[in-house]
Amino acid sequence: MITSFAGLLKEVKDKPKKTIAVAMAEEEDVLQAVVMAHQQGIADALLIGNKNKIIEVARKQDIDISDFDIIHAENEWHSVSRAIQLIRECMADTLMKGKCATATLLKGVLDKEGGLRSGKLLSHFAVFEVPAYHKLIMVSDAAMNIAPDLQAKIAIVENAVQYARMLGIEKPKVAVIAAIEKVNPDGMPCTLDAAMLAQMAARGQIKNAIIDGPMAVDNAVSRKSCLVKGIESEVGGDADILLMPDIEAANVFYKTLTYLGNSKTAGIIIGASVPIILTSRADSEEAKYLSIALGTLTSARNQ
Ligand code: COD
Repeated sequence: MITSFAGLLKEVKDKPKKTIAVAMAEEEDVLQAVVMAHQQGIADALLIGNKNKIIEVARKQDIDISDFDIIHAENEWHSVSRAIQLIRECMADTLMKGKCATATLLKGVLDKEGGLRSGKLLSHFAVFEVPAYHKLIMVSDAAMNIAPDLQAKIAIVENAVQYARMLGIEKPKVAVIAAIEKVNPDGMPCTLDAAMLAQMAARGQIKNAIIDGPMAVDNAVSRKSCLVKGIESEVGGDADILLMPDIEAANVFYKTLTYLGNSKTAGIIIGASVPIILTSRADSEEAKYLSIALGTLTSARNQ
């Protein structure tokens, strides 16, 4: 079971190297992260984008990209569609967002004819190493599904459980997060969804996971908080996955951990035919590198 990013990096380095198709690769941090992944034996990369700009960015920052093929694309949309095409042709194992807008990348991925749909719901999966917590903690969905209904939450949980299992957590503990630990049908409908998800897991309708909820974040990550509130739960204080009620809560939590919680993070979109390495432009080079490691480790062609 992987309990830290050091463990994740060790695991991925022991696997065969993967190839990343970088859409619109003309961005400094992305190039740095890809070079680091290459030097560490994790991944090779195909750099898709404006060839002159890619070379110019690398030259200005003294980044050695001589080991990578550059595939010229005229504009943002061509970069995205060419990168996706390379994956469809099995020339690359994962897709990575470069300088292109998230919306453009997702539009390409969701394209019915030429995209990377698998028939499942796509969702964002973030992994955090938080100094105050005893293991990695996973959060969904901070970047794709805006206001998931119960059906979408089931799919988001199933996606997250599948990927947590790829990190060696056989039966992940999922806390369905709300503001309180009691069901409030009138004012807080997400507490109803949480109770239903917990019951669905208890009855085997959602498999391979122990789910409890509603839970406030403190119940999910602190045993003491459960004791104080009289909550008896296998998940309480030991959650692997936090399912957030919506994108607002998830994104606020994500940014708070990153900027104020001294956490390391990696993020990918899951549910497509390959994992998609998707970090925001402001994320650190380290976050991009760790996201590459997560994306390549969980790439299906690695299994
Ligand atoms: N999984 C699978 N298919 C999907 C998904 C999904 N999560 N979302 C949409 N689709 C399919 C639909 O079934 C449909 O066939 C097609 O894609 C278009 O659906 P729309 O019209 O609902 O989708 P869009 O293009 O309006 O929006 C999809 C986005 C992912 C762009 C949208 O949900 C979005 O903007 N999400 C938030 C992204 C964001 O702002 N993140 C910021 C935090 S970093």
